[in-house]
Amino acid sequence: MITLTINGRHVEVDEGTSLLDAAKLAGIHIPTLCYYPGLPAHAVCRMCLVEIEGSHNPQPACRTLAKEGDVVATDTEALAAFRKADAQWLLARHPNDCMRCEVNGACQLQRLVHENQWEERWPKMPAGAPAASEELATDHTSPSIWRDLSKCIECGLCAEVCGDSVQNQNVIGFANRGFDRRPVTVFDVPLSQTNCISCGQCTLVCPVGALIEAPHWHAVLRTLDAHRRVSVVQVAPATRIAISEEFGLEPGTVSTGRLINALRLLGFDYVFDTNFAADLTIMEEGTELLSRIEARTELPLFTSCCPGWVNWVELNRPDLLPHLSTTKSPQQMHGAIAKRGRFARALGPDFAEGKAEPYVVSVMPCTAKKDEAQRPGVSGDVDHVLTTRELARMIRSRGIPFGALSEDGQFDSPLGESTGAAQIFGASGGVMEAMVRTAAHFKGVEHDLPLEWEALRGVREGVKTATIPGVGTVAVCNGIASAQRMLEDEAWRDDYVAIEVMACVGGCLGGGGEPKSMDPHILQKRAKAIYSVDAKAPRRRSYENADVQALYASELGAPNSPTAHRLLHTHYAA
Ligand code: HC1
Ligand code: SF4
Repeated sequence: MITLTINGRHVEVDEGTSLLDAAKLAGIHIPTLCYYPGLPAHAVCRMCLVEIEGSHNPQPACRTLAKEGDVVATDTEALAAFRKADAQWLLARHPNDCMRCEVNGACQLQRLVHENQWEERWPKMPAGAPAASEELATDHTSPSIWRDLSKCIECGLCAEVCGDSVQNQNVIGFANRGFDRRPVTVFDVPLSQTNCISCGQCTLVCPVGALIEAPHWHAVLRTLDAHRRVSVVQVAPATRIAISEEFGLEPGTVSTGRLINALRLLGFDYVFDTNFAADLTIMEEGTELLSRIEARTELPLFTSCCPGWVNWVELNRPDLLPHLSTTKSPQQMHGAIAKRGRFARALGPDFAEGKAEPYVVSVMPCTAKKDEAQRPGVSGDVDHVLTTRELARMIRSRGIPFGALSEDGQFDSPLGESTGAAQIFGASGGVMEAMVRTAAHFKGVEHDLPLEWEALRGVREGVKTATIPGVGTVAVCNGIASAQRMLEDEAWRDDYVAIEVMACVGGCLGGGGEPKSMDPHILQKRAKAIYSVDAKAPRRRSYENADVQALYASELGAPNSPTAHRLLHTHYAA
Protein backbone atom coordinates (compact mmCIF):
# COMPACT_ATOMS: atom_id res chain seq x y z
CA MET A 1 0.00 0.00 0.00
CA ILE A 2 1.00 3.61 -0.59
CA THR A 3 0.10 6.49 1.71
CA LEU A 4 -0.24 10.00 0.36
CA THR A 5 -2.00 13.26 1.13
CA ILE A 6 -4.53 14.89 -1.18
CA ASN A 7 -5.91 18.27 -0.16
CA GLY A 8 -4.76 17.55 3.39
CA ARG A 9 -6.48 14.14 3.58
CA HIS A 10 -4.50 10.95 4.12
CA VAL A 11 -5.27 8.33 1.50
CA GLU A 12 -4.10 4.72 1.28
CA VAL A 13 -4.08 3.12 -2.15
CA ASP A 14 -2.61 0.11 -3.92
CA GLU A 15 0.61 0.57 -5.83
CA GLY A 16 -0.14 1.44 -9.46
CA THR A 17 -3.17 3.60 -8.61
CA SER A 18 -3.44 6.89 -10.52
CA LEU A 19 -3.81 10.14 -8.63
CA LEU A 20 -7.25 10.47 -10.22
CA ASP A 21 -8.39 7.17 -8.71
CA ALA A 22 -6.68 7.92 -5.41
CA ALA A 23 -8.57 11.21 -5.18
CA LYS A 24 -11.81 9.42 -6.02
CA LEU A 25 -11.22 6.97 -3.18
CA ALA A 26 -10.82 9.94 -0.85
CA GLY A 27 -14.07 11.45 -2.13
CA ILE A 28 -12.22 14.28 -3.88
CA HIS A 29 -13.53 15.27 -7.31
CA ILE A 30 -11.07 16.15 -10.07
CA PRO A 31 -12.63 17.35 -13.34
CA THR A 32 -11.86 15.40 -16.52
CA LEU A 33 -12.83 15.55 -20.18
CA CYS A 34 -10.61 13.10 -22.03
CA TYR A 35 -10.54 10.35 -19.41
CA TYR A 36 -12.63 7.18 -19.73
CA PRO A 37 -12.38 4.15 -17.41
CA GLY A 38 -10.65 1.22 -19.06
CA LEU A 39 -9.08 3.25 -21.89
CA PRO A 40 -5.46 4.46 -21.86
CA ALA A 41 -5.11 7.97 -20.39
CA HIS A 42 -3.58 10.42 -22.86
CA ALA A 43 -3.98 13.52 -20.71
CA VAL A 44 -4.72 15.82 -23.64
CA CYS A 45 -7.51 17.88 -22.09
CA ARG A 46 -5.37 18.99 -19.10
CA MET A 47 -8.49 19.42 -16.93
CA CYS A 48 -7.20 17.01 -14.31
CA LEU A 49 -3.93 18.82 -13.65
CA VAL A 50 -2.93 18.73 -9.98
CA GLU A 51 -0.03 20.23 -8.03
CA ILE A 52 2.41 17.82 -6.39
CA GLU A 53 4.84 19.23 -3.81
CA GLY A 54 8.36 19.22 -5.22
CA SER A 55 7.22 19.07 -8.84
CA HIS A 56 7.84 22.18 -10.96
CA ASN A 57 4.77 21.88 -13.16
CA PRO A 58 1.25 20.63 -12.51
CA GLN A 59 0.79 16.98 -13.54
CA PRO A 60 -2.24 15.24 -15.09
CA ALA A 61 -3.88 13.13 -12.37
CA CYS A 62 -5.27 10.61 -14.88
CA ARG A 63 -1.87 9.29 -15.83
CA THR A 64 0.33 10.13 -12.86
CA LEU A 65 0.70 7.26 -10.45
CA ALA A 66 0.45 7.90 -6.72
CA LYS A 67 3.79 7.69 -4.92
CA GLU A 68 4.52 7.13 -1.26
CA GLY A 69 4.50 10.43 0.61
CA ASP A 70 3.04 12.52 -2.24
CA VAL A 71 1.47 15.77 -1.10
CA VAL A 72 -1.09 16.71 -3.73
CA ALA A 73 -3.39 19.70 -4.17
CA THR A 74 -6.31 19.63 -6.61
CA ASP A 75 -8.00 22.94 -5.78
CA THR A 76 -5.51 25.79 -5.90
CA GLU A 77 -6.36 29.13 -7.53
CA ALA A 78 -3.70 28.55 -10.16
CA LEU A 79 -5.30 25.24 -11.14
CA ALA A 80 -8.78 26.80 -11.24
CA ALA A 81 -7.48 29.57 -13.53
CA PHE A 82 -5.78 27.05 -15.75
CA ARG A 83 -8.95 24.94 -16.09
CA LYS A 84 -10.99 28.02 -16.87
CA ALA A 85 -8.57 29.12 -19.61
CA ASP A 86 -8.59 25.60 -21.01
CA ALA A 87 -12.41 25.60 -21.16
CA GLN A 88 -12.43 29.06 -22.74
CA TRP A 89 -10.07 27.85 -25.45
CA LEU A 90 -12.42 24.93 -26.17
CA LEU A 91 -15.51 27.17 -26.09
CA ALA A 92 -14.00 29.67 -28.47
CA ARG A 93 -13.90 26.92 -31.10
CA HIS A 94 -17.21 25.31 -30.17
CA PRO A 95 -20.63 26.09 -31.64
CA ASN A 96 -22.98 27.73 -29.17
CA ASP A 97 -25.96 25.48 -29.89
CA CYS A 98 -26.48 23.59 -26.65
CA MET A 99 -30.24 24.13 -26.78
CA ARG A 100 -30.69 21.84 -29.76
CA CYS A 101 -27.67 19.61 -29.26
CA GLU A 102 -28.49 15.90 -28.90
CA VAL A 103 -26.31 15.57 -25.82
CA ASN A 104 -27.70 18.65 -24.10
CA GLY A 105 -27.66 17.76 -20.41
CA ALA A 106 -25.23 14.88 -20.92
CA CYS A 107 -22.27 16.83 -22.34
CA GLN A 108 -19.15 16.85 -20.19
CA LEU A 109 -17.95 20.23 -21.50
CA GLN A 110 -21.36 21.81 -20.85
CA ARG A 111 -21.39 20.29 -17.35
CA LEU A 112 -17.98 21.74 -16.51
CA VAL A 113 -18.86 25.21 -17.79
CA HIS A 114 -22.19 25.12 -15.98
CA GLU A 115 -20.72 23.86 -12.70
CA ASN A 116 -17.99 26.47 -12.70
CA GLN A 117 -20.00 29.31 -14.21
CA TRP A 118 -17.24 30.06 -16.70
CA GLU A 119 -19.32 32.70 -18.40
CA GLU A 120 -16.76 34.77 -20.37
CA ARG A 121 -15.91 33.29 -23.72
CA TRP A 122 -12.82 34.11 -25.68
CA PRO A 123 -13.43 35.71 -29.07
CA LYS A 124 -14.71 33.20 -31.57
CA MET A 125 -11.96 31.27 -33.32
CA PRO A 126 -12.15 29.07 -36.38
CA ALA A 127 -14.16 25.97 -35.53
CA GLY A 128 -12.37 23.20 -33.72
CA ALA A 129 -10.89 20.38 -35.71
CA PRO A 130 -11.22 21.94 -39.17
CA ALA A 131 -12.30 19.37 -41.72
CA ALA A 132 -11.08 18.96 -45.26
CA SER A 133 -14.44 20.22 -46.46
CA GLU A 134 -17.75 21.50 -45.10
CA GLU A 135 -19.32 18.21 -46.12
CA LEU A 136 -17.03 16.25 -43.86
CA ALA A 137 -17.44 18.58 -40.89
CA THR A 138 -21.00 17.37 -40.49
CA ASP A 139 -21.22 13.80 -41.66
CA HIS A 140 -24.71 12.28 -41.66
CA THR A 141 -23.99 9.62 -44.26
CA SER A 142 -24.08 6.62 -41.91
CA PRO A 143 -27.54 5.30 -40.97
CA SER A 144 -26.29 4.82 -37.41
CA ILE A 145 -23.60 7.35 -36.50
CA TRP A 146 -23.51 11.13 -37.00
CA ARG A 147 -20.30 13.15 -36.75
CA ASP A 148 -20.00 16.89 -36.18
CA LEU A 149 -16.35 17.86 -36.07
CA SER A 150 -17.15 21.45 -35.09
CA LYS A 151 -18.01 20.05 -31.65
CA CYS A 152 -14.91 17.88 -31.34
CA ILE A 153 -12.63 18.70 -28.40
CA GLU A 154 -9.91 16.35 -29.68
CA CYS A 155 -9.90 14.15 -26.60
CA GLY A 156 -8.98 11.14 -28.73
CA LEU A 157 -11.39 8.72 -27.03
CA CYS A 158 -13.17 7.81 -30.29
CA ALA A 159 -9.92 6.78 -31.96
CA GLU A 160 -8.90 4.87 -28.86
CA VAL A 161 -12.11 2.84 -28.55
CA CYS A 162 -12.38 2.23 -32.31
CA GLY A 163 -8.73 1.20 -32.41
CA ASP A 164 -6.56 -1.39 -30.75
CA SER A 165 -7.73 -0.68 -27.19
CA VAL A 166 -11.22 -2.12 -27.73
CA GLN A 167 -12.92 -2.62 -31.11
CA ASN A 168 -9.83 -3.04 -33.32
CA GLN A 169 -11.56 -1.41 -36.31
CA ASN A 170 -9.31 1.69 -36.65
CA VAL A 171 -11.91 3.55 -38.68
CA ILE A 172 -11.10 6.80 -36.87
CA GLY A 173 -7.62 8.11 -36.21
CA PHE A 174 -5.92 11.50 -35.77
CA ALA A 175 -4.38 13.62 -38.52
CA ASN A 176 -2.13 16.69 -38.36
CA ARG A 177 -0.57 18.38 -35.37
CA GLY A 178 -1.14 21.49 -33.30
CA PHE A 179 -4.07 23.71 -34.29
CA ASP A 180 -5.01 21.46 -37.21
CA ARG A 181 -5.09 18.21 -35.24
CA ARG A 182 -8.39 16.45 -35.85
CA PRO A 183 -9.96 13.02 -35.90
CA VAL A 184 -10.35 11.65 -39.41
CA THR A 185 -11.58 8.50 -41.04
CA VAL A 186 -9.18 6.48 -43.16
CA PHE A 187 -8.61 8.64 -46.30
CA ASP A 188 -10.84 11.30 -44.71
CA VAL A 189 -13.98 10.00 -46.42
CA PRO A 190 -17.54 10.04 -45.01
CA LEU A 191 -18.27 7.26 -42.51
CA SER A 192 -20.57 5.44 -44.92
CA GLN A 193 -17.59 4.87 -47.22
CA THR A 194 -15.43 3.35 -44.49
CA ASN A 195 -15.39 -0.06 -42.82
CA CYS A 196 -17.34 1.32 -39.86
CA ILE A 197 -19.50 -1.48 -38.42
CA SER A 198 -21.88 0.99 -36.70
CA CYS A 199 -21.17 -0.43 -33.24
CA GLY A 200 -21.44 3.06 -31.74
CA GLN A 201 -18.72 2.59 -29.14
CA CYS A 202 -17.33 5.95 -30.29
CA THR A 203 -20.63 7.64 -29.42
CA LEU A 204 -20.55 6.05 -25.99
CA VAL A 205 -17.18 7.55 -25.07
CA CYS A 206 -17.50 10.93 -26.84
CA PRO A 207 -17.73 13.47 -23.99
CA VAL A 208 -19.51 16.04 -26.19
CA GLY A 209 -21.84 15.90 -29.19
CA ALA A 210 -19.23 15.29 -31.89
CA LEU A 211 -20.26 11.64 -32.32
CA ILE A 212 -23.87 10.66 -31.68
CA GLU A 213 -26.36 8.02 -32.77
CA ALA A 214 -28.38 9.11 -35.83
CA PRO A 215 -31.36 10.47 -33.90
CA HIS A 216 -34.81 9.03 -34.58
CA TRP A 217 -36.61 10.22 -31.46
CA HIS A 218 -37.83 13.53 -32.88
CA ALA A 219 -39.60 11.70 -35.72
CA VAL A 220 -41.04 9.12 -33.32
CA LEU A 221 -42.42 11.79 -31.03
CA ARG A 222 -44.02 13.66 -33.96
CA THR A 223 -45.69 10.45 -35.18
CA LEU A 224 -46.99 9.58 -31.71
CA ASP A 225 -48.27 13.12 -31.14
CA ALA A 226 -50.22 13.09 -34.40
CA HIS A 227 -51.81 9.76 -33.47
CA ARG A 228 -52.77 8.95 -37.06
CA ARG A 229 -51.30 5.45 -37.03
CA VAL A 230 -51.61 2.42 -34.76
CA SER A 231 -48.26 2.41 -33.00
CA VAL A 232 -46.28 -0.53 -31.68
CA VAL A 233 -43.07 -0.46 -29.67
CA GLN A 234 -40.79 -3.37 -28.79
CA VAL A 235 -38.13 -3.26 -26.09
CA ALA A 236 -34.76 -5.04 -26.16
CA PRO A 237 -33.60 -7.16 -23.22
CA ALA A 238 -30.65 -4.93 -22.29
CA THR A 239 -32.58 -1.64 -22.36
CA ARG A 240 -34.91 -2.44 -19.47
CA ILE A 241 -31.91 -2.69 -17.14
CA ALA A 242 -29.64 0.14 -18.29
CA ILE A 243 -32.34 2.78 -18.70
CA SER A 244 -32.54 2.88 -14.89
CA GLU A 245 -29.13 4.60 -14.87
CA GLU A 246 -30.46 7.50 -16.96
CA PHE A 247 -32.85 8.36 -14.14
CA GLY A 248 -30.54 8.03 -11.16
CA LEU A 249 -31.60 4.53 -10.14
CA GLU A 250 -28.91 2.15 -8.90
CA PRO A 251 -27.01 0.50 -11.81
CA GLY A 252 -28.41 -3.01 -12.22
CA THR A 253 -31.96 -2.01 -11.33
CA VAL A 254 -34.50 -3.89 -13.43
CA SER A 255 -37.05 -1.36 -14.74
CA THR A 256 -39.22 -3.46 -17.05
CA GLY A 257 -42.55 -2.35 -15.56
CA ARG A 258 -41.52 1.32 -15.24
CA LEU A 259 -40.36 1.27 -18.84
CA ILE A 260 -43.65 -0.18 -20.08
CA ASN A 261 -45.57 2.47 -18.15
CA ALA A 262 -43.36 5.24 -19.56
CA LEU A 263 -43.88 3.98 -23.13
CA ARG A 264 -47.65 4.03 -22.64
CA LEU A 265 -47.44 7.59 -21.27
CA LEU A 266 -45.51 8.57 -24.41
CA GLY A 267 -48.49 7.41 -26.45
CA PHE A 268 -47.64 3.98 -27.86
CA ASP A 269 -50.78 1.91 -28.49
CA TYR A 270 -49.10 -1.47 -27.98
CA VAL A 271 -46.02 -2.20 -25.90
CA PHE A 272 -44.43 -5.50 -26.89
CA ASP A 273 -41.30 -7.36 -25.94
CA THR A 274 -38.35 -8.05 -28.26
CA ASN A 275 -37.80 -11.05 -25.96
CA PHE A 276 -40.83 -12.73 -27.57
CA ALA A 277 -38.91 -12.69 -30.84
CA ALA A 278 -35.70 -13.77 -29.12
CA ASP A 279 -37.52 -16.99 -28.16
CA LEU A 280 -38.67 -17.27 -31.76
CA THR A 281 -35.10 -16.72 -32.96
CA ILE A 282 -33.96 -19.64 -30.83
CA MET A 283 -36.60 -21.90 -32.37
CA GLU A 284 -35.43 -20.94 -35.86
CA GLU A 285 -31.69 -20.74 -35.23
CA GLY A 286 -31.63 -23.87 -33.04
CA THR A 287 -33.41 -25.81 -35.77
CA GLU A 288 -31.07 -24.37 -38.39
CA LEU A 289 -28.06 -25.48 -36.32
CA LEU A 290 -29.31 -29.03 -35.87
CA SER A 291 -30.12 -29.31 -39.60
CA ARG A 292 -26.61 -28.14 -40.49
CA ILE A 293 -25.10 -30.62 -38.03
CA GLU A 294 -27.15 -33.40 -39.55
CA ALA A 295 -26.24 -32.38 -43.10
CA ARG A 296 -22.62 -31.66 -42.05
CA THR A 297 -22.68 -28.40 -43.96
CA GLU A 298 -21.68 -24.79 -43.35
CA LEU A 299 -20.46 -25.46 -39.85
CA PRO A 300 -19.76 -23.85 -37.54
CA LEU A 301 -22.89 -21.73 -37.57
CA PHE A 302 -22.31 -18.10 -36.59
CA THR A 303 -25.12 -16.27 -34.79
CA SER A 304 -26.50 -13.33 -36.75
CA CYS A 305 -28.50 -11.24 -34.29
CA CYS A 306 -25.69 -8.70 -33.79
CA PRO A 307 -25.73 -6.27 -36.74
CA GLY A 308 -22.25 -4.96 -35.92
CA TRP A 309 -20.90 -8.49 -36.41
CA VAL A 310 -22.91 -9.01 -39.61
CA ASN A 311 -21.54 -5.70 -40.92
CA TRP A 312 -18.01 -6.79 -40.05
CA VAL A 313 -18.36 -10.09 -41.91
CA GLU A 314 -19.80 -8.41 -45.00
CA LEU A 315 -17.09 -5.75 -45.02
CA ASN A 316 -14.08 -7.86 -44.08
CA ARG A 317 -14.70 -11.59 -44.52
CA PRO A 318 -17.45 -12.24 -47.09
CA ASP A 319 -16.07 -15.77 -47.35
CA LEU A 320 -17.69 -16.41 -43.94
CA LEU A 321 -21.20 -15.41 -45.06
CA PRO A 322 -22.38 -19.01 -45.65
CA HIS A 323 -21.64 -19.68 -41.98
CA LEU A 324 -23.94 -16.89 -40.76
CA SER A 325 -27.34 -18.05 -39.59
CA THR A 326 -30.01 -16.85 -42.01
CA THR A 327 -32.36 -16.30 -39.07
CA LYS A 328 -33.34 -12.63 -38.75
CA SER A 329 -32.46 -10.85 -35.53
CA PRO A 330 -35.19 -10.65 -32.88
CA GLN A 331 -35.67 -6.94 -33.68
CA GLN A 332 -36.45 -7.67 -37.32
CA MET A 333 -38.49 -10.79 -36.58
CA HIS A 334 -40.63 -8.90 -34.13
CA GLY A 335 -41.26 -6.14 -36.65
CA ALA A 336 -42.12 -8.65 -39.38
CA ILE A 337 -44.61 -10.50 -37.16
CA ALA A 338 -46.12 -7.28 -35.79
CA LYS A 339 -46.63 -5.87 -39.29
CA ARG A 340 -47.61 -8.92 -41.26
CA GLY A 341 -48.88 -11.51 -38.78
CA ARG A 342 -52.24 -12.24 -37.20
CA PHE A 343 -51.90 -9.32 -34.75
CA ALA A 344 -51.77 -6.80 -37.62
CA ARG A 345 -54.57 -8.47 -39.58
CA ALA A 346 -56.86 -8.23 -36.54
CA LEU A 347 -56.41 -4.44 -36.41
CA GLY A 348 -59.03 -3.90 -39.15
CA PRO A 349 -59.94 -4.57 -42.78
CA ASP A 350 -57.25 -2.26 -44.21
CA PHE A 351 -54.62 -4.09 -42.18
CA ALA A 352 -56.01 -7.50 -43.15
CA GLU A 353 -55.87 -6.52 -46.85
CA GLY A 354 -52.33 -5.16 -46.54
CA LYS A 355 -53.39 -1.54 -47.26
CA ALA A 356 -52.29 -0.36 -43.82
CA GLU A 357 -49.68 -1.49 -41.36
CA PRO A 358 -48.84 -0.50 -37.80
CA TYR A 359 -46.02 1.95 -37.13
CA VAL A 360 -43.27 -0.12 -35.48
CA VAL A 361 -40.57 1.35 -33.26
CA SER A 362 -37.88 -0.59 -31.42
CA VAL A 363 -35.87 0.48 -28.40
CA MET A 364 -32.39 -0.99 -28.50
CA PRO A 365 -29.09 -0.68 -26.62
CA CYS A 366 -27.43 -0.61 -30.01
CA THR A 367 -26.67 1.95 -32.72
CA ALA A 368 -26.11 -0.70 -35.42
CA LYS A 369 -29.77 -1.71 -35.09
CA LYS A 370 -30.61 1.55 -36.96
CA ASP A 371 -28.45 0.36 -39.81
CA GLU A 372 -29.93 -3.15 -39.59
CA ALA A 373 -33.49 -1.82 -39.92
CA GLN A 374 -32.51 -0.42 -43.35
CA ARG A 375 -30.80 -3.56 -44.66
CA PRO A 376 -32.00 -5.01 -47.95
CA GLY A 377 -34.17 -8.02 -47.19
CA VAL A 378 -35.43 -6.74 -43.84
CA SER A 379 -36.10 -3.02 -44.38
CA GLY A 380 -39.71 -2.19 -43.66
CA ASP A 381 -39.99 -4.54 -40.67
CA VAL A 382 -39.16 -1.72 -38.24
CA ASP A 383 -39.82 1.98 -38.97
CA HIS A 384 -37.64 3.68 -36.37
CA VAL A 385 -35.01 2.50 -33.91
CA LEU A 386 -34.37 4.36 -30.67
CA THR A 387 -31.30 3.80 -28.54
CA THR A 388 -31.70 3.51 -24.78
CA ARG A 389 -30.23 7.03 -24.52
CA GLU A 390 -32.72 8.44 -27.04
CA LEU A 391 -35.67 6.94 -25.21
CA ALA A 392 -34.41 8.56 -22.00
CA ARG A 393 -34.32 11.92 -23.86
CA MET A 394 -37.93 11.42 -24.98
CA ILE A 395 -39.05 10.55 -21.46
CA ARG A 396 -37.28 13.59 -20.03
CA SER A 397 -38.58 15.82 -22.78
CA ARG A 398 -42.16 14.95 -21.80
CA GLY A 399 -41.44 15.35 -18.08
CA ILE A 400 -42.34 11.75 -17.24
CA PRO A 401 -41.07 10.98 -13.71
CA PHE A 402 -39.48 7.64 -14.69
CA GLY A 403 -38.02 6.81 -11.27
CA ALA A 404 -41.36 7.40 -9.57
CA LEU A 405 -43.35 5.23 -11.98
CA SER A 406 -44.67 1.94 -10.70
CA GLU A 407 -42.96 -1.34 -11.66
CA ASP A 408 -46.39 -2.87 -12.36
CA GLY A 409 -46.44 -2.31 -16.16
CA GLN A 410 -47.20 -5.41 -18.23
CA PHE A 411 -46.43 -6.10 -21.88
CA ASP A 412 -49.36 -6.47 -24.24
CA SER A 413 -50.27 -9.88 -25.55
CA PRO A 414 -49.57 -11.86 -27.75
CA LEU A 415 -46.17 -10.44 -28.74
CA GLY A 416 -45.12 -9.71 -25.19
CA GLU A 417 -44.68 -13.17 -23.68
CA SER A 418 -41.11 -14.44 -23.14
CA THR A 419 -38.88 -16.82 -21.20
CA GLY A 420 -35.71 -16.31 -19.17
CA ALA A 421 -33.70 -17.64 -22.11
CA ALA A 422 -34.73 -14.60 -24.15
CA GLN A 423 -33.75 -12.18 -21.41
CA ILE A 424 -30.14 -13.43 -21.32
CA PHE A 425 -29.73 -12.53 -25.02
CA GLY A 426 -28.67 -9.13 -23.70
CA ALA A 427 -25.43 -10.49 -22.17
CA SER A 428 -22.38 -11.93 -23.93
CA GLY A 429 -22.92 -15.70 -24.15
CA GLY A 430 -26.66 -15.38 -23.63
CA VAL A 431 -27.73 -16.19 -27.18
CA MET A 432 -25.60 -19.34 -27.13
CA GLU A 433 -26.82 -20.40 -23.69
CA ALA A 434 -30.42 -19.90 -24.82
CA MET A 435 -29.74 -21.93 -27.96
CA VAL A 436 -28.09 -24.72 -25.94
CA ARG A 437 -31.15 -24.99 -23.67
CA THR A 438 -33.50 -25.53 -26.60
CA ALA A 439 -31.13 -27.57 -28.80
CA ALA A 440 -30.62 -29.94 -25.85
CA HIS A 441 -34.40 -30.32 -25.69
CA PHE A 442 -34.65 -30.99 -29.43
CA LYS A 443 -31.94 -33.64 -29.04
CA GLY A 444 -33.70 -35.17 -26.02
CA VAL A 445 -30.74 -34.63 -23.66
CA GLU A 446 -31.87 -31.63 -21.64
CA HIS A 447 -32.67 -33.57 -18.47
CA ASP A 448 -29.07 -34.74 -18.20
CA LEU A 449 -27.71 -31.23 -18.59
CA PRO A 450 -27.57 -28.09 -16.45
CA LEU A 451 -29.87 -25.21 -17.31
CA GLU A 452 -27.22 -22.57 -16.59
CA TRP A 453 -23.92 -22.59 -18.50
CA GLU A 454 -21.44 -20.59 -16.41
CA ALA A 455 -18.65 -21.33 -18.88
CA LEU A 456 -20.41 -19.21 -21.51
CA ARG A 457 -21.04 -16.24 -19.20
CA GLY A 458 -18.95 -13.26 -18.18
CA VAL A 459 -17.17 -10.21 -19.52
CA ARG A 460 -13.77 -11.75 -20.11
CA GLU A 461 -11.17 -11.87 -22.84
CA GLY A 462 -10.80 -14.80 -25.15
CA VAL A 463 -13.21 -17.38 -26.47
CA LYS A 464 -15.64 -18.98 -24.00
CA THR A 465 -16.55 -22.57 -24.81
CA ALA A 466 -18.78 -25.41 -23.61
CA THR A 467 -19.31 -28.93 -24.88
CA ILE A 468 -22.93 -30.02 -25.16
CA PRO A 469 -23.48 -33.78 -25.37
CA GLY A 470 -25.38 -34.66 -28.51
CA VAL A 471 -24.73 -31.23 -30.05
CA GLY A 472 -21.00 -30.46 -29.93
CA THR A 473 -18.71 -27.71 -28.69
CA VAL A 474 -20.03 -24.18 -28.88
CA ALA A 475 -18.08 -20.94 -28.54
CA VAL A 476 -18.70 -17.31 -27.59
CA CYS A 477 -16.62 -14.32 -28.71
CA ASN A 478 -17.06 -11.38 -26.36
CA GLY A 479 -16.53 -8.37 -28.62
CA ILE A 480 -15.49 -8.02 -32.24
CA ALA A 481 -11.77 -7.93 -31.45
CA SER A 482 -12.08 -11.30 -29.74
CA ALA A 483 -13.73 -12.74 -32.89
CA GLN A 484 -10.97 -11.29 -35.06
CA ARG A 485 -8.34 -12.94 -32.86
CA MET A 486 -10.16 -16.29 -33.01
CA LEU A 487 -10.36 -16.13 -36.81
CA GLU A 488 -6.61 -15.63 -37.13
CA ASP A 489 -6.18 -19.35 -36.45
CA GLU A 490 -8.09 -21.76 -38.68
CA ALA A 491 -8.81 -24.08 -35.73
CA TRP A 492 -12.28 -22.51 -35.30
CA ARG A 493 -13.43 -24.37 -38.41
CA ASP A 494 -13.02 -27.77 -36.74
CA ASP A 495 -13.29 -26.99 -33.05
CA TYR A 496 -16.85 -25.69 -32.82
CA VAL A 497 -20.35 -26.35 -34.17
CA ALA A 498 -21.71 -22.91 -33.32
CA ILE A 499 -20.16 -19.55 -32.46
CA GLU A 500 -21.85 -16.52 -30.95
CA VAL A 501 -20.31 -13.16 -31.77
CA MET A 502 -21.44 -9.88 -30.26
CA ALA A 503 -19.51 -6.85 -31.53
CA CYS A 504 -19.58 -4.97 -28.22
CA VAL A 505 -17.73 -6.16 -25.14
CA GLY A 506 -20.26 -7.55 -22.67
CA GLY A 507 -22.81 -8.11 -25.45
CA CYS A 508 -25.78 -5.82 -25.97
CA LEU A 509 -25.65 -4.63 -22.39
CA GLY A 510 -22.42 -2.86 -23.40
CA GLY A 511 -23.93 -1.63 -26.66
CA GLY A 512 -23.12 1.71 -28.23
CA GLY A 513 -26.64 3.02 -27.54
CA GLU A 514 -26.58 2.37 -23.81
CA PRO A 515 -26.31 5.13 -21.19
CA LYS A 516 -22.87 6.67 -20.87
CA SER A 517 -21.28 5.51 -17.64
CA MET A 518 -17.98 6.18 -15.90
CA ASP A 519 -18.48 3.20 -13.57
CA PRO A 520 -15.67 0.70 -14.31
CA HIS A 521 -17.92 -2.18 -13.17
CA ILE A 522 -21.00 -1.17 -15.09
CA LEU A 523 -21.02 -4.19 -17.43
CA GLN A 524 -20.89 -6.64 -14.53
CA LYS A 525 -23.74 -4.83 -12.73
CA ARG A 526 -25.95 -4.87 -15.82
CA ALA A 527 -25.12 -8.56 -16.48
CA LYS A 528 -25.98 -9.55 -12.91
CA ALA A 529 -29.39 -7.93 -13.31
CA ILE A 530 -30.01 -9.70 -16.62
CA TYR A 531 -29.22 -13.11 -15.15
CA SER A 532 -31.39 -12.36 -12.11
CA VAL A 533 -34.40 -11.84 -14.40
CA ASP A 534 -33.73 -15.25 -15.99
CA ALA A 535 -33.27 -16.95 -12.61
CA LYS A 536 -36.69 -15.71 -11.45
CA ALA A 537 -38.53 -16.46 -14.70
CA PRO A 538 -41.25 -19.14 -14.48
CA ARG A 539 -40.16 -20.53 -17.88
CA ARG A 540 -36.50 -20.50 -18.88
CA ARG A 541 -36.35 -22.34 -22.21
CA SER A 542 -37.47 -20.71 -25.44
CA TYR A 543 -39.54 -23.67 -26.63
CA GLU A 544 -41.70 -23.28 -23.49
CA ASN A 545 -43.01 -19.89 -24.68
CA ALA A 546 -46.74 -20.60 -25.07
CA ASP A 547 -47.32 -17.68 -27.47
CA VAL A 548 -44.44 -18.80 -29.67
CA GLN A 549 -45.94 -22.30 -29.72
CA ALA A 550 -49.33 -20.78 -30.64
CA LEU A 551 -47.72 -18.77 -33.44
CA TYR A 552 -46.26 -21.93 -34.95
CA ALA A 553 -49.57 -23.75 -34.56
CA SER A 554 -51.65 -20.98 -36.13
CA GLU A 555 -49.38 -19.37 -38.72
CA LEU A 556 -45.86 -20.63 -39.20
CA GLY A 557 -46.22 -24.39 -39.11
CA ALA A 558 -42.87 -25.75 -37.91
CA PRO A 559 -39.53 -24.01 -37.33
CA ASN A 560 -37.71 -23.42 -40.65
CA SER A 561 -40.97 -24.08 -42.60
CA PRO A 562 -41.43 -22.15 -45.89
CA THR A 563 -43.69 -19.61 -44.11
CA ALA A 564 -41.15 -19.23 -41.32
CA HIS A 565 -38.45 -18.71 -43.95
CA ARG A 566 -40.47 -16.04 -45.74
CA LEU A 567 -41.10 -14.01 -42.59
CA LEU A 568 -38.20 -14.83 -40.32
CA HIS A 569 -35.09 -15.39 -42.44
CA THR A 570 -32.86 -13.13 -44.50
CA HIS A 571 -29.79 -13.08 -46.75
CA TYR A 572 -26.47 -11.21 -46.78
CA ALA A 573 -24.56 -9.06 -49.23
CA ALA A 574 -21.40 -10.67 -50.59
FE1 HC1 B 1 -29.70 -7.25 -28.38
FE2 HC1 B 1 -31.09 -8.91 -29.61
S1 HC1 B 1 -30.04 -9.34 -27.65
S2 HC1 B 1 -29.17 -8.02 -30.49
O1 HC1 B 1 -28.15 -7.57 -27.93
O2 HC1 B 1 -30.68 -10.61 -30.38
O3 HC1 B 1 -29.50 -4.57 -29.54
O4 HC1 B 1 -30.61 -6.16 -25.70
O5 HC1 B 1 -32.56 -6.59 -28.76
O6 HC1 B 1 -32.50 -8.04 -32.15
O7 HC1 B 1 -33.56 -9.95 -28.25
C1 HC1 B 1 -29.57 -5.54 -29.01
C2 HC1 B 1 -30.21 -6.53 -26.69
C3 HC1 B 1 -31.58 -7.24 -28.85
C4 HC1 B 1 -32.05 -8.41 -31.13
C5 HC1 B 1 -32.66 -9.58 -28.83
FE1 SF4 C 1 -15.44 2.72 -34.98
FE2 SF4 C 1 -17.67 1.52 -34.11
FE3 SF4 C 1 -17.48 4.22 -34.14
FE4 SF4 C 1 -17.67 2.87 -36.44
S1 SF4 C 1 -19.23 3.00 -34.84
S2 SF4 C 1 -16.28 4.57 -36.03
S3 SF4 C 1 -16.51 1.01 -35.96
S4 SF4 C 1 -16.26 2.79 -32.88
